[in-house]
Amino acid sequence: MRLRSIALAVITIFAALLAADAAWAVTIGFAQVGTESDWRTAFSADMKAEAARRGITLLFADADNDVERQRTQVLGFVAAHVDAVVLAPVVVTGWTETLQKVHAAGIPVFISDRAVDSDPSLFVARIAADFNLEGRLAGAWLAQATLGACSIVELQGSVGSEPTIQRHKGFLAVISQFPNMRILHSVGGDFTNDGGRQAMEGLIHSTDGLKDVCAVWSHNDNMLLGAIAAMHAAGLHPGHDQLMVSVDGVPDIFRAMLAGDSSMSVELKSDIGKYIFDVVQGYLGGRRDYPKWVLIPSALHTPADAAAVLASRGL
Ligand code: GYE
Repeated sequence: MRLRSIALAVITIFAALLAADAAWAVTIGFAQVGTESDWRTAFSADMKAEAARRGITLLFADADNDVERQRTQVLGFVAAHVDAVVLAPVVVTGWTETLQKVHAAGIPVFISDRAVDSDPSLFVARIAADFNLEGRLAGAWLAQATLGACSIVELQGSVGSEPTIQRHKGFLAVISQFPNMRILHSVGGDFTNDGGRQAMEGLIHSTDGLKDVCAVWSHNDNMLLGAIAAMHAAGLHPGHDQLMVSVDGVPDIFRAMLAGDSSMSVELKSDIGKYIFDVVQGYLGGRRDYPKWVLIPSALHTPADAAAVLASRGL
């Protein structure tokens, strides 16, 4: 019996050393979109903190929203002989040749946050939320809040990015079921505060002070926060005369809810480093049963729970 327990102890220690060694020795290249929004900043901080917690050497590359630069950065990870690449792609298209080169170098690729339209055989898995569902949730909330009658202006995110494409599609799929709901105007704001502010300044001008506009639907919180600033500057009353709907659930949108300026936000989790690195390290450790899409859940928030959310996060 004694021999058996000694053998068990040795095996346990050996396995722990192997696991520690695998975590300690891992170098991962992370190709990030940029710094365009509070959500992106939080996601980057979470990835760096989680990597440090796990003893992962993280090579971090910021593409500053430039897909050409991002493709070069990914190939730079190949030259650095990383153990894995995590890619949050600026846009959906134009990734096949780059991913084929990474694949040819025998380096596994994991798509995070956004999406690519390349063959799924070129990456192990995508760890991301369902942006189309986020659009549907926003559309359904607005339909319920307006009893299916609302003329809407839309602030669109970065052109060609998966969240812009899918949030628009999901929102439209729901409101098109209501004859008295329509998008009057769609304007790009590139997911930034300034972009949302400038887009709203133009809309205020072209709609004679948002006359007949019942709601503002924004593909992320930062553009809506910029739009709120523009509406205040024009003497308008966001959250009162227009319902204000967006996605991300960043701290400042909950503060805007408490100020009466924002009506609803679909939260996109930013602390997803643990999910991403679980998949990467599991794969490097031999697991091969991951689904192509590891889905991150989205939750809907309104002023009713804004204070509780901020308090629960020590904000
Ligand atoms: O909603 C926005 C960021 O890729 C889903 O990108 C993400 C989006 C997010 O700029 O704040």
